[in-house]
Amino acid sequence: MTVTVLDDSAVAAHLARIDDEGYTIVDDAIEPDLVADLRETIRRLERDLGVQPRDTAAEGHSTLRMYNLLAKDPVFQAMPVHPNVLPIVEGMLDRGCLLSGMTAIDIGPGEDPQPLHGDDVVMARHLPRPHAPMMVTSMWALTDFTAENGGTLFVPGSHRFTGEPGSSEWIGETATGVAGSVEAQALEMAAGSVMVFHGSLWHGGGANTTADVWRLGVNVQYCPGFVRQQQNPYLGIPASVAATFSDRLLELLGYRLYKGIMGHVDGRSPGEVLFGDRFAETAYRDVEQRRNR
Ligand SMILES: O=C(O)CCC(=O)C(=O)O
Repeated sequence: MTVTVLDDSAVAAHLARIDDEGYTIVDDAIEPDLVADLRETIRRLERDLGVQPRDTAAEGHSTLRMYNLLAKDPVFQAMPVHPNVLPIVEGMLDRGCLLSGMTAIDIGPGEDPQPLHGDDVVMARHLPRPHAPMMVTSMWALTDFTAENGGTLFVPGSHRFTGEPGSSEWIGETATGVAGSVEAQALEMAAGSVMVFHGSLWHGGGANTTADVWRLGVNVQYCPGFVRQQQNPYLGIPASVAATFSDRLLELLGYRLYKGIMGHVDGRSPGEVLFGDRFAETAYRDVEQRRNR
């Protein structure tokens, strides 16, 4: 298998598709060895940590979920900075974007469909739809995704809709997979492919109607640098572990200031507080220059 190389024109084509339809799929985005490592690590952690379904409508009754992956194994460090995904995210947000969270989602046989939702729905009261993405989700397939095993259900173009699915923000029209007059469709993609989508796109995990096939994906989610991250990395990842991360990964976690202002600790970047000169940055210096970046 040949792994995709994302050049500028490919990034532009993916961005145009997201603008139009709310999503894109990067086929063969991830090196097969990395896919296998990630899959084996997640399945090992599920066993070692005794992960059980969390039993909520949003998280599922036959689904194993793990959060805070960067604290659990070094293999996950390759995901947020992957060169076949991150440039698309940066094109939608900017280089100051943050990693909002990473979640392994292993959908088991018998799982019901997750209620359709937009990932940036928490902004609904403050930000009338449609709006710029307040989250960008990349869904990595670590096993093949099919309509039968829980391939994500999504409604193309719904990032432009003025409402959320259903009458309440979290109750979607999941029974038939139909949202208004627009059909929801199941995401079918091979292991190693990645779907990148706008945070307002209506979507949800699909039903797993198979007898014995688990569907494993990882949501790697990003938000603008001025938005609160969904998973808190400052408390979730011990400083001794974060110290081993690359500069770019630490930037994505928020150890630098956004536009030279947001996130400072007594006038210094969180990175400088924890790691000293490596992240020396003083709030409000060069603000004009950074604001235009
Ligand atoms: O597992 C999936 O396919 C989607 C999961 C999802 O949308 C979520 O948990 O918010």
